[in-house]
Amino acid sequence: MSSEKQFIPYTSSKMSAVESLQAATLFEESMEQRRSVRSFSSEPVDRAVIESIIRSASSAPSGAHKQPWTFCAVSSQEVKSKIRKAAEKEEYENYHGRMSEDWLEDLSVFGTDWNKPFLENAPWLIVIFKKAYDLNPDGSKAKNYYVNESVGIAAGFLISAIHNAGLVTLTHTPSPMNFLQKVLDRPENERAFLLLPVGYPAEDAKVPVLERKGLDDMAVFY
Ligand code: IYR
Repeated sequence: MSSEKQFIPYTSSKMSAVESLQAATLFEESMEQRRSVRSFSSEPVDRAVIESIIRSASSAPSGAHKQPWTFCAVSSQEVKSKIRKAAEKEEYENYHGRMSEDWLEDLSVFGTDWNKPFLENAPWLIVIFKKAYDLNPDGSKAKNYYVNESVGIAAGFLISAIHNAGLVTLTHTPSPMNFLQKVLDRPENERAFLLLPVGYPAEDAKVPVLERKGLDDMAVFY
């Protein structure tokens, strides 16, 4: 079965070389300010903002444009508490035996432990699910492609959109994450991919001193 191809002109305003450099530098400066923040203010964030950043994330490219993701946005205190409880149960095990000594040593500068108060304090949690396959209306399976790559790119778009809106987040990966499928009652084709608390930083929020690699250490030009 072949479907008719449909194309429309690509329209985006042309920049000069000078404008491109200016835009690139401004964006770089903004992205440079982004940090993973672990202390959140309880100040609410309008649902309209969350809807907008999710639409931005879903504008990401994906294999065969299948958009193999679901974004679950949680503001219910009851659901957040359930998530915190289940996540901390797993993290307790991680920090008490499941993580290697080397891993714990690598994390020591971040001051993380099994306690995850941000899962209740942040006004929103966004849980990204990847769709291993899609379900047709008749219940049959439809293939998705490059699912990890696609959802990873969408997560990057989401993080950038959150930062652009003056909010902060943190990529939290409780492991294993299958409790999220249960708590949020997701269908069997969806697997939890990433959990991001979203909100304003707490007034006394602190971030670790970090240096980012310079171009010489992470790029090669040919
Ligand atoms: N998921 C755990 C541990 C953790 C792992 C890495 I790699 C980090 O960069 C940070 C934390 C936790 O969230 O505490």
